[in-house]
Amino acid sequence: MITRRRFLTSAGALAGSAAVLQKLGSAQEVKTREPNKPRETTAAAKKNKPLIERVDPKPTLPPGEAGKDYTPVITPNNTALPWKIVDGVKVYHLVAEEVNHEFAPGMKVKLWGFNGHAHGPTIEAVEGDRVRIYVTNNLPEATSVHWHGILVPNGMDGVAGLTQKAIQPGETFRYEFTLRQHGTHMYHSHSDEMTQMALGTMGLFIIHPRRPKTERPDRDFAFMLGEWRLDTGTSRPNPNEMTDFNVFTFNAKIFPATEPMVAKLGDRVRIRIASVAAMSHHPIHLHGYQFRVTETDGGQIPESAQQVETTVLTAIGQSRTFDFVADQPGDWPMHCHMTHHVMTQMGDKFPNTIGVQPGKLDEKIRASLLPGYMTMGTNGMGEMAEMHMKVPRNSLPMVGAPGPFDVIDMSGLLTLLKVREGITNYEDPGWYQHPEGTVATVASGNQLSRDGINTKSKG
Ligand SMILES: [Cu+2]
Repeated sequence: MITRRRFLTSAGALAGSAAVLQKLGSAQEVKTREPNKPRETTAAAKKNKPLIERVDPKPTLPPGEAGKDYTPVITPNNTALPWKIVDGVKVYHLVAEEVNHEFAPGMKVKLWGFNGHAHGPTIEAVEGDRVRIYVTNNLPEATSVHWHGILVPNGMDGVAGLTQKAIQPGETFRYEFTLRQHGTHMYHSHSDEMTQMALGTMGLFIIHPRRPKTERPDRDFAFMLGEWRLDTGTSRPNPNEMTDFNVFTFNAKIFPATEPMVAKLGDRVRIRIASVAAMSHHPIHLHGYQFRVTETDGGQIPESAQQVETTVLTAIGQSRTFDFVADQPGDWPMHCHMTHHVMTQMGDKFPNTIGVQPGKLDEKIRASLLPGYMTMGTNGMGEMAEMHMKVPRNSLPMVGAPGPFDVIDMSGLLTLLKVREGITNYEDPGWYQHPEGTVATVASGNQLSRDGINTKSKG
């Protein structure tokens, strides 16, 4: 306990590193800013309280029960990892393996994940649970699993080479620890991360509070954000890509393959967003609602400090959770607000043809170079959604899916929240039927003249 505190104390840690640097003879090169200067000796620092109050040591409690201790989380397009109880311990088994996956119909890929899913199934438990997680490696190379954001003994941290031996192909390792916190967390491979994580070896790890400070949600949805480089016509994401990703996913699905979140009018809804993607931070925006950001990776935020938002930025390595009451019926989009993250492939290397008058260009190219050629995107990219254009094998049109009024010209990081009055189950209820007079429509001549609206350019 004392040793643990010593490492948690910033002053103690700084004093320790200064001593190491002195031994190395480079202490003069270190510029210590005044506010961070160690004020006490290491011995005195032992008395310092950790900056974050640790709940350690905390006893293992009887296994938390679904329904009694928590409302199970829903992972759209994925599932929960099953567990059994052995002598009061929740026992799970992850199998890292290659997985045949579909980002959306028409785009089949080979990923690396767990238990037949990519990303892996959601691990769900309750604060105070003792968990034992077996990890079998059926990948062609060594792996390990890191419990991202979870407070564990150092040797359970899952960093191949640093805190454990790598799990060789065919081997099964055992991880075991008591959950001393709650919150939305993750697990991911921590061995050849560039390859393994680019191919999907990650999942959600949700820990419910033993004694929640807020009301329990009726609907609790969890999403893992993903980004991939999938060159058109190929079926394996490219792990060598560093910056230029072209497929963006909620729980490894692209709209319209993303299962909608369905809620009854008046339900208390919780949405958890987590990411250990490679490169991009995602501002996730929900239409129709204001919500309270209720949790960070550190667990519940005191009510007085919760911010009311309509967009929540989830950085890489972070989770953000927000709550609201579903009091507005309708089909409400939830999407990343980085506009290139709601489209798929092809857009990134596309010439800018907006405003171009192709004239006889298409005819000439068709005759001499490419028989099927057509200049696209001259009036914007939305038209692509309607063209049913031919796309290379195993790829999708850049944007688009049929909607109730027209084509929805978004793709990628988009899903829907469907709030309905009077539904008796949470099956997809189809498109929202709007009450009469509540849909934006073309303005009539009478309306324009009544309100003195001149539609000629104001320029
Ligand atoms: Cu994004």
